[in-house]
Amino acid sequence: MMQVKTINFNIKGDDRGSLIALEQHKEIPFDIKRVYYIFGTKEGVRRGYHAHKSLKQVAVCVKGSCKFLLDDGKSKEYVELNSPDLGLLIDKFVWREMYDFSPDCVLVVFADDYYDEGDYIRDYKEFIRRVENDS
Ligand code: T46
Repeated sequence: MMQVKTINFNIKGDDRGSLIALEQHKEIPFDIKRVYYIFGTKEGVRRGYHAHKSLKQVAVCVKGSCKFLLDDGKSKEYVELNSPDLGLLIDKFVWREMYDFSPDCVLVVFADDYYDEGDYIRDYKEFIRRVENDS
């Protein structure tokens, strides 16, 4: 079974409301080189359908909710992100699909490297071949 790695962030709450701070090598366990966010996702849309050769990321649903299918080539796990204090660590060589986005979903992703299309494996059969050859 693959281990889904989630991170619970500390909420600095007071009578004014809540605040979460994320720092590299603290809450986010790597150098943060890039941050991007996915929002305004249309109903019924499924995104992702790829793995990364080396990129490591932490995804946080700061508003609304969405679900992840994670597949390491041997088993699949399903995770719902529905709280700004919950991070999902997505390692390299994990196939991911995101779905069931709520209309208000804002999914923020912290990445340990710059955008590089060459780091993507977008073909599932190739992904399985790479996993089998590396194990
Ligand atoms: C991932 C999941 C969780 C850029 O130009 N720069 C960027 O940093 C990113 C992330 C994307 N793009 C461009 C590439 C495409 O033309 O934005 C467009 C949409 O990207 P993509 O189809 O890869 O989006 P998703 O939602 O399928 O996947 C994204 C990330 O790309 C991916 O690394 O792990 O979110």
